[in-house]
Amino acid sequence: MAFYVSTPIYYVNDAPHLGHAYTTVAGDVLTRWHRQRGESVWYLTGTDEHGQKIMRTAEAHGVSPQEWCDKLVEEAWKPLWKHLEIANDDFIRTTEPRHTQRVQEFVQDLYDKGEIYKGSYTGPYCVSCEEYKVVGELLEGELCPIHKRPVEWLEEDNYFFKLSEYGERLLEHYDANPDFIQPASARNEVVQFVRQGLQDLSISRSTFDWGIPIPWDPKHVIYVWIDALLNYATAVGYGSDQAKFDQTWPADVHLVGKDILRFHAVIWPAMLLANGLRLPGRVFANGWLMVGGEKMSKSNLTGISPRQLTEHFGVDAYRYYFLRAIPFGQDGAFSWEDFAARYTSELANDYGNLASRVAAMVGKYFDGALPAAADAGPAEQAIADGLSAAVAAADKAIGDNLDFAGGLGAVFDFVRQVNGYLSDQAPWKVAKDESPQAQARLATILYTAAEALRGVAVLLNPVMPATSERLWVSLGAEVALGALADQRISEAADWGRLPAGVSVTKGEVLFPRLD
Ligand code: ME8
Repeated sequence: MAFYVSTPIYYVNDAPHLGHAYTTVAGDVLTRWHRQRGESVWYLTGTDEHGQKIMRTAEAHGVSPQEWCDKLVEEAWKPLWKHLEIANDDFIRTTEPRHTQRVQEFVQDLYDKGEIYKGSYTGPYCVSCEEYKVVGELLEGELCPIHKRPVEWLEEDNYFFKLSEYGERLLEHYDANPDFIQPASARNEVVQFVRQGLQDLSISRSTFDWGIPIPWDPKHVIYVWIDALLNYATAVGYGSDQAKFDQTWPADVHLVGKDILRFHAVIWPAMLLANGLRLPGRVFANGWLMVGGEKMSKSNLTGISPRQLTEHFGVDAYRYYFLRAIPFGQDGAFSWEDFAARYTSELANDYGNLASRVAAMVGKYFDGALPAAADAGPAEQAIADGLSAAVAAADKAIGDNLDFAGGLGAVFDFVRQVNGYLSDQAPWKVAKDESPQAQARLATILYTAAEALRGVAVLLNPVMPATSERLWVSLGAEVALGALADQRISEAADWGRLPAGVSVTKGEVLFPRLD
């Protein structure tokens, strides 16, 4: 069975900003981590291309919605994920026939089972959310609480899904599966919401046509959220490739921003229950990146492009920063100052300098051939133990709990431990003594530091793959141990894997000084 992780499929009304990249990078780190555990993994992302929001954007630009989507996907979204080293296994677009046909079949099935009926609805609608709002939640009686923009009053004949009949079963599922919704704050919010009672859900629109037609009544298109949620099934072979579906379904983790939690934790599981499909393992809601106290968003024109930051800090530091600085699940603010401070102290000084000092000393004192640890003692044992502890802590935090900040914290505590070890042992002083005892000590210290770095390269590979690769090559590990991607997390703590005698070279600086 594959460990299957999804991101939301993003609206292509505009180019991606830091918020979208935040979720996508998190999923990439999680899936790279599981690949490096040796598991089979499926990482899915994609784009949500139907609905009024996209249609209006395309109209405003004087092109058809399909042209607009094609352009944005090819020129903005896919290139950004490539730039950020996102290793997704598939990219689904909701305008692809592999999706649209299966969505129609799914909805037809629900209709045939009596889960869908015709009715009419009036209510305030937010086009930015693509969601009917409840009157009580509007700000000043007319603004969407998320987008702070006026809602529109819609009145139309719609098809409805009998969502109201699923409340009890959903609550039972949340009860029996305490980890189904994470973090706990998100779970509590959903449980409270469902306890208040669910209303049936309007699942069709008849006032515009940019969507997938309702198969039995093509004057209506399927509500964009029903269409969108089904991507998680259509992309892995639902209704088309049973073998692949069996291999992959259900998702282990749906990563979503907290703004779209209810769709994923209430509507989506109800749709699956209605059609007899298994429910996902976990829905994890990440917090918002904030700007001036508000959610960063395209509609509020506060979106910052990730490239503005990667140009300055590099891609690896970018991947690291947001996951390290903001506890996953909580809101966080971005600031250039904080990013620059962490870059300099954690990445350039603690990590980068350690790697370059060790390589330089092996070069200077041993002509670049890694010496054996001739007289390892308690100080070296403490480093080996520190690595074991870091591996165990990071594996649990990142691999199991999606606690990226905690896991990275554990790895960087170990990096600082190794720095402390070098300061205490002061190999540059030991080197001045040419006695065999002193030379054996020097060899031991440098072996220990290099071997510690081997472990760090493996642990940081899912987060900062290009930097880990450079370190891996500089340690001579590529030649001795093979590709970094094939190193298992569990082996990272096997002390002594890096054989003495490998050729250590001083590669490029891992994190150059900022301008
Ligand atoms: O909602 N902070 O698409 P979307 C953190 N198409 N994450 C943020 C963020 C911010 N400021 N802004 C956006 C949709 N995100 C639907 C999803 S899924 C079946 C359909 C991230 O383009 C976060 O993951 O509005 C959020 O859920 C997602 O982008 C919304 O992207």
